[in-house]
Amino acid sequence: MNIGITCYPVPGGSGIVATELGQQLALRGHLIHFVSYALPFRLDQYQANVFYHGVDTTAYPLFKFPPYTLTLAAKMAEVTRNFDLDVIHVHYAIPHATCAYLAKQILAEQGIATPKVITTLHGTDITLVGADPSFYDITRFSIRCSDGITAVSKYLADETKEVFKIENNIKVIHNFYDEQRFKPSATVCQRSQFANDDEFLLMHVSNFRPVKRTLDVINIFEKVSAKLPAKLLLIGEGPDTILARRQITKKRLTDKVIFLGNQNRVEALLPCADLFLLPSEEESFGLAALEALACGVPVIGTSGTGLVEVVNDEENGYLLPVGDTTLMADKAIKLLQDETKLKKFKESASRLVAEKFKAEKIVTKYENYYEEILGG
Ligand code: GMT
Repeated sequence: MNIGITCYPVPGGSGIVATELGQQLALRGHLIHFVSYALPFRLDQYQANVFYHGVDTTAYPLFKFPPYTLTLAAKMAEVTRNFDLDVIHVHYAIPHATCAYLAKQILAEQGIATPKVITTLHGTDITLVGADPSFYDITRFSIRCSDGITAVSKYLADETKEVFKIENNIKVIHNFYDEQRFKPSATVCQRSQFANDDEFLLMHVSNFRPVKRTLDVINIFEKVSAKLPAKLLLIGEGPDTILARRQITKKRLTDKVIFLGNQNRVEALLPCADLFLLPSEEESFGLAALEALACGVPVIGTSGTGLVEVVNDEENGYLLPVGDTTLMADKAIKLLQDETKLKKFKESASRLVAEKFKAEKIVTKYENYYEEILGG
């Protein structure tokens, strides 16, 4: 198939899923055309069957806001015309689903065969941004006009139906990981760079948006490190990075916390960790948690979110109420102190996710879904 993929090229779950899906599909012989304003994060090496089409925005004195949405729609139409796309697969509804709809209208008006538009909903496009009154109608319209809709968890599919009152079928296709890269192996990372042998290493990876509750990560770590020798490795950056740094200084934790900023190859760092913290307010799935588990690292996350589809509570992690950092720290301390239990949790971490979320299995689901939508 000739497949167009549009995503946000910056670090974030939706862009990572889109990029890795494209790479996996290219390995299967499909021709993949990424259309975005920059080369997607993690698309850092040349790969056969993968092409990139950059979208420009034109500055003009009348434009207070550069109309990226329009140039993206025009580029989607152009790439479809030039490369005969069968499918345009957009990741994150806003504004990508709207642009794909517009691209189809342009092509139809030109008498050119239109591609099928598949929209994958990732999370905050539904739970935060899309539900905002200023975006609600256009988001609902664009989702409903897609030829196919997927959501990264049942939690998100249910949320979409409830928030947007739509009856369209939403196919649940979970996030996935590449088992060649994400695996538990103490040898891939140099743990001694971050912690001594007698210290526990806790880790958090995110784009430091308020929804990730990074300050909770620091509160949990403060309680853990008061009881046990421990270090905290923070990976990623975003709006709450400054707040997090301030909090760390205020709590006098500076020599116990290491900030690495954005990292392309988290699989080289995750296996060093003893515990992964993801105390998010909202999490439609939790790709960061999946990648940690795949590397054999138990997760402390939040209940009532899509993490329930990823973490097996009491088997490879704990899911606890949002904001209850005392309970989270308590569970973390007890787990880290119990060597047998920690070993068992680490073993179940990779074993349980391998049954459900390996790339091979999930990418086939997307392939089958494309065929179903094309056939229908
Ligand atoms: O919120 C983020 O951290 C990024 C966001 C995105 O859309 O880029 O991630 C969402 O998509 C991921 C991939 O499908 C999911 O695993 C994350 O759970 C989801 N984030 C939230 O729902 C907050």
